Amino acid sequence: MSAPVPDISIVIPVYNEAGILREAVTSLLEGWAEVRAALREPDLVLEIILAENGSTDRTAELALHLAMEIPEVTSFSLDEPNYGKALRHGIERARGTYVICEEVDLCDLDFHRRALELLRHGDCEFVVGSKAMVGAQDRRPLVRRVATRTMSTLLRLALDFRGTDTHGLKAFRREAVLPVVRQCVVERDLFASELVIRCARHGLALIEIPVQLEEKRPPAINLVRRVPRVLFGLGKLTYVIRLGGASADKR
Ligand SMILES: Nc1nc2c(ncn2[C@@H]2O[C@H](COP(=O)(O)OP(=O)(O)O)[C@@H](O)[C@H]2O)c(=O)[nH]1
Ligand SMILES: [Mg+2]
Repeated sequence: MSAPVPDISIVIPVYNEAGILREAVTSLLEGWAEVRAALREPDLVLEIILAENGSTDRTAELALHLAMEIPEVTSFSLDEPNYGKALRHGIERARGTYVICEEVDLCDLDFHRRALELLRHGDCEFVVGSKAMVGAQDRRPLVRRVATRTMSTLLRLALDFRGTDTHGLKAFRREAVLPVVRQCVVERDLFASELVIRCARHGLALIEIPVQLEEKRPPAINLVRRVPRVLFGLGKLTYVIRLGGASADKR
């Protein structure tokens, strides 16, 4: 018998996460019983897509094992470490009516429930989980909280982005967002920002909701090493949206 078409796809980019991957995926699946109950939809079908690339530990092998063991889980591996590329491929493989973009160190079921309530009521087509808006609680170290705000300020100055966060948790109606995903050209850290900004510029109904953020572990790549890559990505993003991407947006 073929697998049922999922209602919800949860895409999780994973990189060198062998230490927490199994526990994160199994507790996510267990926790979803409560999300179904809160949404009063006991039959909602879920798929979890593990989008791995470039790990040097056992993450790829473990993801494959989880996919063989657990019917809701699928996985794929690409070559080099590249967050944006993994997320993009994951979204393109998703089959659910709604897609949730997660992070293995977060798996925020409260965000899933609140975002799906908004999407299913037709209040919006895209929900961004903001770490920086009023009502959010961000328990990460100060330097990373400042980095999130600096990034939003740079995106505002460069691209007139009016939101408070682009990186991290997101949920959207797949059919509405997929054409925009296909227009995105920036990979790595800035893909998520490009997606949110392009969706806003397209006029998709986008809502930010505050999240309470507590990571299960610090990130694998430290902030200082990420800065040059992020600045390069920001330059490219500004160029493609202001010059190359603006006309494509209106097509
Ligand atoms: N596939 C893939 N996933 C990544 C990469 N870098 C980070 N991730 C995943 O993206 C999510 C967030 O990464 P994290 O290191 O916590 O960075 P943060 O978002 O700045 O907190 C986690 O699920 C990571 O495993 C990468 O190069 N490739
Ligand atoms: Mg993290």
